[in-house]
Amino acid sequence: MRKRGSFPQETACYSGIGMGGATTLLLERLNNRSATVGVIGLGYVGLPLLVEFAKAGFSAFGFDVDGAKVERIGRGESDIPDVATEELAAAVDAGRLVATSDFQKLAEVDTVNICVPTPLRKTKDPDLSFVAAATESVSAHLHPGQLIILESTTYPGTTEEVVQPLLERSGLKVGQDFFLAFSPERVDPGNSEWRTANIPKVVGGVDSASTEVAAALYRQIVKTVVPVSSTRVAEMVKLLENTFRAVNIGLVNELALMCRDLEVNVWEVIDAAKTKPFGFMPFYPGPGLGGHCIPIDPFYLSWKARQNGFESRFIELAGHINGRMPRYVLERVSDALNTVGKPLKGAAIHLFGVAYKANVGDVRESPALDLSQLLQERGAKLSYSDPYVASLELGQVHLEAIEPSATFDQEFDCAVITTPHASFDYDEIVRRSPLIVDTRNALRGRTDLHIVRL
Ligand code: SAJ
Repeated sequence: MRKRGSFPQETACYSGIGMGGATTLLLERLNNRSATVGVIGLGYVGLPLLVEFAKAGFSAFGFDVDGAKVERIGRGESDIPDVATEELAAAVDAGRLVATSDFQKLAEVDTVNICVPTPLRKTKDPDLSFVAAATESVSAHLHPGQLIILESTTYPGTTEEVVQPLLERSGLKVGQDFFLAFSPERVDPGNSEWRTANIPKVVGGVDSASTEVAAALYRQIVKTVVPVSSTRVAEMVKLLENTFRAVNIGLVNELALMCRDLEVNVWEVIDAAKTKPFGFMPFYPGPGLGGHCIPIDPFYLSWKARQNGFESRFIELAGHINGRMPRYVLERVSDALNTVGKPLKGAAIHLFGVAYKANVGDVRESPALDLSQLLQERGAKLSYSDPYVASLELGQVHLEAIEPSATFDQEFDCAVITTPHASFDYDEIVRRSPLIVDTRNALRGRTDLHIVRL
């Protein structure tokens, strides 16, 4: 009878067979899916990954420090919108997926994917405390033949300079006793087209055997695996991807400021430029840069570059421009109110959308929060609608979302479209708002005089 919270098969014994033997044995267990896999961190990256492993037939242990989350997952309840509860429940009921906060069970797994947050400290320095804590748990139960893969977005060198030494405190040595690799997570929350199983997976090991076994693990669940020559290359790939976005968003935000002075419609310019069938990719101005990736990841890269005496000016400049956009939107709101003879102080401002991007409920680093803070500081009275965000804490102020049906029961002087959720009724917003500052071109094509665009 299987003990609750464990799997029937015995943990493989990799001792005394050398790295070549361990590679062969692990490859066999991965390819015939008899391996037991582990994922640490059951958030928007780790939980989809865990479910994919279970669906592929592996026995899959999910590890998380959040006991309530572990309990929910153990009941087959998903708290991640991209993971269908039915799928999770099926994996749990089939005895293929076990969630636990008992990190001792790491001794029972052949592979471990570390999918924990890598935020920035207030000083804009990398915060690797979650990675270190997870790695220390792995190190305490590390056994010969285990494959450890870091997925958390981080600067080039983290795997070899931070993770490897912590793992080798166990007395085991990478390349001799265990495998170690890095593979950037590329999950795009809310994207129904690109999901864990069909997003190409880049992977780089500390040595070729680590790359080989890590690629073999991912090939069981991902359509396209892209092996690269080292962990540093794999770490840098993700930072290039997201720095590319941050810098290009900074470029179009600066263009928006230029176009205003030149009296050119920046949205029309971008729409026309994107007709170029090659060599161009559209980005759009907005109220600022939100989310837990794009505003954060580039500063992991610039921090590391600075450690090597290199000043990454593009990243810093983009951060400055993107960081100034909430203040620019404030100026546009103030100017718009002036055109109708109203001061910002005491004006009632209603925000449409506070999440960091359309059709999600995540407010982390959302520019709408910065804008709200600025508006409050100038004495504006704030309200908001957002179908995904029920309430907001703005400093000492608690705001509840106004139901869409009740939005126009209240009087307000100016609406600001901060997040262009698809579910908003834009015809009604245009019809019933006295003044609108549209920061996302959500009202594209409308020429009503009471609409002001970035
Ligand atoms: N933004 C603009 N203008 C743009 C694009 C985005 O102002 O042209 C703003 C958004 O409103 C948001 C922020 O930038 O506030 C970030 O937007 P994002 O579209 O980059 O979305 P994220 O933060 O969810 O980024 C994720 C990233 N995925 C991973 O890191 C695995 C990113 O690499 C993806 O490209 C992005 O999703 C995506 O394409 O949706």
